[in-house]
Amino acid sequence: MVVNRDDQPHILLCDLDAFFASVEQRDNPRFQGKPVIVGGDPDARGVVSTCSYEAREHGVRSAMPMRRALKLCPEAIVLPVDMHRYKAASRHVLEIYERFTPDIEPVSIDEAYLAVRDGYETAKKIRRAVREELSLPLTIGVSANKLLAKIACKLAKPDNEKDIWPEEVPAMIWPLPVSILPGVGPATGRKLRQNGIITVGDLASASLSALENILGHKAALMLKDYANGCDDRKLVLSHTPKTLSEEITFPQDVYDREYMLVTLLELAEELGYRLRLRGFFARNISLKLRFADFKTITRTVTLPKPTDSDGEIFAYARDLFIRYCGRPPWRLLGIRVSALDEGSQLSLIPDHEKERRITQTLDRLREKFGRKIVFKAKRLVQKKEQ
Ligand code: TTP
Ligand code: MG
Repeated sequence: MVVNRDDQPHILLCDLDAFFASVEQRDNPRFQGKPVIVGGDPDARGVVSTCSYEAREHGVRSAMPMRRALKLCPEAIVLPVDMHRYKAASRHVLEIYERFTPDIEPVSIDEAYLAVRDGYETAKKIRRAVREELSLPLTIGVSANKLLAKIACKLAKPDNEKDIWPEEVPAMIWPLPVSILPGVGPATGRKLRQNGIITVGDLASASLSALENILGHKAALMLKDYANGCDDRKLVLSHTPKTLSEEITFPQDVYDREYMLVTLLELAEELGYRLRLRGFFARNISLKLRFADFKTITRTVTLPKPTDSDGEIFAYARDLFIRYCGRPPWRLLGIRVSALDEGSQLSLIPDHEKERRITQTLDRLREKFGRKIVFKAKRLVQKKEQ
């Protein structure tokens, strides 16, 4: 592992693998290990949005006409785009990133740059969390800048992490074709090749004036820098989270109301912790509940004043549970906090009587079940899924 030099953060480029297709394979186990293509209708001149790596082995690619894709891979399973599910997965992944750093630049539905300490170690932890909580493959490139993080990610795909550091550029990047660099699309690649510039190393050793003649001043400067592994683009940190959530799918259906409440408490504690970590206060609290027949409900309450307290989150979530819990058994329980404010001090004024009642309930539940029962249950689920 490379230790931070000059105390600069490391940059991660996190990019989910075959994103839409991976969500489909995850949710339909019979599609796993098979060529899956997600995209428009072949009879209506649809194009491929993406495809699983199994389909890529047949030459299928994003943006290819679906008809051509099916000629290359007739046995492929073709599915329509279901953006709603992909967006939900994307939001959850972003939330996982937020646990590791506030410095996030989302680039697309499945791609984001993160600035972190200890890039390689953090990359491993993020990949583990995404695999355990979402069962989705993710690749992370790690480096000192955006350019090298992006290239590391491309080279590592799929389902892996890789770091590349500036001193490794001559050995690792120079032998690669120029198309590995961002900004070198088919047209630029062709122009460069026509002038005998095939590899990144050729680009690095070409004179600036020669490159200017081929590409113009601006592109020549940028690509010359890129060829040497230099990139001073900063992260655009426009991102602030809109919601945070925690949920658990039980390994077995649950019949015991009190077990549900102690689980709710631990979810509330985790959310309270995550709110306080980022200095946020939540105005809305939602309860998510799934019943044995898979019916799922979400119920939301708006608080009179925003909170970051575990006890208050628990109290409101518990009230929702008591109102809407219906009949057991339950399969899934979750809490989401939203309408997040930064820096409200209002909730620091305690409501003593309420706090006291909550604490009594909590203590009784803890006595009955012990602490960290949820996280034990979570680990059980994860083991089952692996
Ligand atoms: P990408 O990250 O470019 O592709 P990918 O995640 O499918 O595969 P990988 O990263 O492993 O190479 O795009 C993310 C999603 O965006 C992709 O799953 C589908 C969608 N998309 C389109 O709808 N049309 C396109 O042309 C591209 C490139 C992507
Ligand atoms: Mg991707």
